[in-house]
Amino acid sequence: MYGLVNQAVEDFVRRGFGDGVWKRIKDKAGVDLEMFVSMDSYPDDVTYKLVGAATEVLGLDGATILEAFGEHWVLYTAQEGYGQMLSMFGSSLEEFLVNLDNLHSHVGLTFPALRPPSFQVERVDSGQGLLLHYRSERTGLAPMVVGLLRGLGRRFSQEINVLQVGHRGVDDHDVFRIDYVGAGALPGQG
Ligand code: 1MF
Repeated sequence: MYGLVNQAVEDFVRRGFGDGVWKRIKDKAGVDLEMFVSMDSYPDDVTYKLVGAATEVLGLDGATILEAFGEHWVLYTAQEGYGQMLSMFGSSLEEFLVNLDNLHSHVGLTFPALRPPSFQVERVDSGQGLLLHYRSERTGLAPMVVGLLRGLGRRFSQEINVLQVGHRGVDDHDVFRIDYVGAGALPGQG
């Protein structure tokens, strides 16, 4: 994955747990790079090893870390020069999700090593909720998608509940149910 992802992992750990913890995680992962270059493409293995080492050092399970990291990714990219790009692809949660494949196509035009996942949105219960279908070349990242959705909820001030309702391996692909909560619910539910 592009170095931007590993930079976001580093930022997440250092802000949350400090520089010393980051050094221990990097050591345990066997990553002896001094820093990541955002535009360089790294083997996925680097990211998976960092997450694996973080589970040991932090004593948290992988799903918990991936979820927290997904939430951080939305904030991090907005701060690291991608805020304008994110704004171009939607001003509400639903609009952004509908446009997410377009966002990845846009990034992929400039950075051809991108291997983007694909997201498909389905409105259910006359607009009270959404089903999000997630397909990826990569495995094991479904918890990160839960976090990404929570981060987007915060970005758009939309209170949501997220539940994974379909599981790759059991089902054809991962599916997430998103429910709007309270006064922030979208119009259209009657
Ligand atoms: O293949 C890749 O390198 C890759 C990197 C990041 C593929 C996808 C992504 C983004 N994606 C990460 C989870 C991937 C899970 C999977 O592969 O199954 C998160 C997608 C996403 C979901 C919900 C909300 C927001 C999301 O991301 C927004 C986004 C997506 C891509 C970028 C930034 C924000 C991006 C921008 C520049 C990139 C790479 C990704 O490359 C750079 C970086 C710096 C300088 C030049 C190029």
